[in-house]
Amino acid sequence: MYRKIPIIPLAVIGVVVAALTVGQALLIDWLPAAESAEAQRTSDLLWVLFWSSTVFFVIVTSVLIYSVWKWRVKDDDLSDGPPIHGNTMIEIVWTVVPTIVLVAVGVYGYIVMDRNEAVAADRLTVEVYAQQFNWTYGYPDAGIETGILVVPEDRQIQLNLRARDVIHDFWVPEFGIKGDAVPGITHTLWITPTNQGTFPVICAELCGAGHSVMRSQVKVVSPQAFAAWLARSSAAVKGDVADGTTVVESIR
Ligand SMILES: [Cu+2]
Repeated sequence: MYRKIPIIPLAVIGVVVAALTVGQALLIDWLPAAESAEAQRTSDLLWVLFWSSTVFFVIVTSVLIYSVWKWRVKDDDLSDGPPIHGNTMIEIVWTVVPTIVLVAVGVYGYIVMDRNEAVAADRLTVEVYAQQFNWTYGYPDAGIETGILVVPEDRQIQLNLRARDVIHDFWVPEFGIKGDAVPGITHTLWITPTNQGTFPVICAELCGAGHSVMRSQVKVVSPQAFAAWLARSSAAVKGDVADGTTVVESIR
């Protein structure tokens, strides 16, 4: 009753669909470079999800395109199609395989989330204050506030996000993580920068007329440079008017 599987036409369609799908995945630069351990884990997960989805997308779409082309009825054919009972084996396969795949990616996703939110004992805590339309960063131990976020590489940073007026959203694309700053609530993000450099801090929540210019920078520096900067800034303010930004801008 079941005809042989039309391997050749399905393979031709499959190659075309796969080329289009893989082409748009590889030719477009979808993600910024991962500059934190969390971003690396998240993008690895994303690409595992993408490539496993691609396999099933190509199979399903190829069969669909072939079926539409092969069994299309004539325009004036209004008769019922032949009664088909089904195929128990196929139904078992397309239930069991997706179940296994979904459980596997679910477990992988849980592991990534769990590791990204594991709090390190030696983490550095920085207070992040969002307000229309700028960012301020507080280092409670050093007693300074700055307009640029300075952090050491290879050490976990705990960012306590707060808003002084309306809802904002702290986002560094290269760090792969963002979080809302909500009035009256403190949200926490953990980020472990893996490379030195300067990256943009962007407000990702429409917060008023100046939202599009609500930007600042994060500078990731060596642990030695960070310690020196912190000591210098702390000495400069000495409990007086915080002018850490000037000192921050002098950091290489
Ligand atoms: Cu905003």
